[in-house]
Amino acid sequence: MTSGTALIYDEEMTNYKLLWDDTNCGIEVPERLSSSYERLKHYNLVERCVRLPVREGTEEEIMLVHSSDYLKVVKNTQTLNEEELRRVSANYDAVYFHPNSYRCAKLAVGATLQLVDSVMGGEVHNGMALVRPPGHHSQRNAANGFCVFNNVAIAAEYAKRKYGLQRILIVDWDIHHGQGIQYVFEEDPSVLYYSWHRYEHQQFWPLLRESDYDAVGQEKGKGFNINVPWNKVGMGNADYLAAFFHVLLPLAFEFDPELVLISSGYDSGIGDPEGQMRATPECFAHLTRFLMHLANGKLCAVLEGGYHLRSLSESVCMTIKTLLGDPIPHLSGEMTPCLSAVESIQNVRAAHKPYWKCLAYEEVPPLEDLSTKLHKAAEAETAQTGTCPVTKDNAVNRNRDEALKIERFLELHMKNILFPVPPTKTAAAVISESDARLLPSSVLVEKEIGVKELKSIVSEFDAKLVKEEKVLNSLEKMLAVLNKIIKKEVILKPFIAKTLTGDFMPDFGAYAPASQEQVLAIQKLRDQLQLDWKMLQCSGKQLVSSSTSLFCGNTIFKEKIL
Ligand code: X5A
Ligand code: ZN
Repeated sequence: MTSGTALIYDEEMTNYKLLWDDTNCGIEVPERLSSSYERLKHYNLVERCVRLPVREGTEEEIMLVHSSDYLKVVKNTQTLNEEELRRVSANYDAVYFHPNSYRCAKLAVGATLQLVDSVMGGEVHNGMALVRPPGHHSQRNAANGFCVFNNVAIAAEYAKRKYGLQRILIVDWDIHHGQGIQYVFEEDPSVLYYSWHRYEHQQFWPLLRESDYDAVGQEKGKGFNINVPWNKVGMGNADYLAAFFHVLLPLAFEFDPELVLISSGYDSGIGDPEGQMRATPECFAHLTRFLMHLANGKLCAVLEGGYHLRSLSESVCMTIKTLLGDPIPHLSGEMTPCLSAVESIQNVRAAHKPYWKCLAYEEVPPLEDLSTKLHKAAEAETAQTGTCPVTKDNAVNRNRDEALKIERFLELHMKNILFPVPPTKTAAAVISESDARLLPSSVLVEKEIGVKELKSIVSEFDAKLVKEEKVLNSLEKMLAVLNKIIKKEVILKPFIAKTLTGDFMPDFGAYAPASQEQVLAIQKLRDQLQLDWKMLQCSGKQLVSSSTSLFCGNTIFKEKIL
């Protein structure tokens, strides 16, 4: 069995910077890399990682995504003077070139591929590449948004070819839309691209219509491009987790990737001048942990943006600590996603309903502006009955038999809340003959699992929940209900124990069917539980009908970064 976390960093990638005044590009500084590395040393994390050397990406590798003409243009910048560099830079949006840009861009590609090779080759379990320049905005024929070569897109293409992978998940948690990655894989069903981004109804850079939730992919790739547009600033831990629970994780589990790549930008973190969001570094530990459940833990994080040096470096440390298997810190504060976030999440779910089984049964409200609905409460009922272009003629009406085979969203959801720590291989063996896909629910029906066990599991997710007897009572009720609806007997005591020790997720194998009866029962249960457990809210109903939690941004959050 493999073990270990790779860290790739080379000081050489700090050897380029902006040479002239440009308010657009001034934030992309060498210290982004060096301060992150210093912080890793400070927490003694560097020595716990397997250090991998960088290499240059080859021209052939770069041309997996970019044109030879564009490669020539970049190559040519090595020998230019400042004035010429300015001229080339001006051909692109939010880009600067330095004589060392080409060399560093090649190292950024090579570092990323080194990471992919060591994860795919089994030398390490997972890892992170700290690179500059970032990649996710760059395109076949263009540099864009500080990005020269598209490190992560090249890595996905490389992994497909070299390792014959058929399903790769790219999670882009940078606060900008990685439109470059979207363009590369738009028609490709073998790469599932997920991006959330500050959007503000297309008023935020890169100001693209195709960053909205209805860009779901094209041709064969329909359903494999997931955009979560944030229409307000101030999104925080609850909003990010809600997007994971209600959009990314259910779809990602259904997709069942063989490799997970993270476009790991931290401008989505608190304090960042670009993002203006509020997620604390601890949030990135949780996001990372959830993704470790996929692809047998084969996960490569590759740095993208992040411009608040302290926030950036703390978040990098949280990511690497989590990759190493350290315990996940608690998130404090009210875990209620804001209305605007719920609205975005609902729109994405509605847009993707035709493509994903786990969404097919969901009662998805029409694509409409929930805030408008809120303000026009009187018209709400009428609005509710309006038709939604993507939800009419759905699988439920079209094919009942097919619908009966659908795995339930909430099962995955519960699993990710209750089992944030990936279980061990040993545990996998214990349950291997049973229906592993139903595992989380099965765990819940096991007689020996009591409140105490649940407490320790849930506490990892949110300490606050543990203190609330009400929530625990709800959990007990949940056990009883699930016990009735999922008649499964699996011996899982050792599994639970090992779950808490932090090893990796077993391969889940084939998807399990759930009956419509089960589905409806669980949905009903969720409706009940969400009164106490706000994170379960995803319909927006609660938000619209109550007078609290209406506004964006969490009122309580850690300001220690600021
Ligand atoms: C990688 C990244 C941001 C470019 C912002 C331009 N790029 N306004 O975060
Ligand atoms: Zn960014």
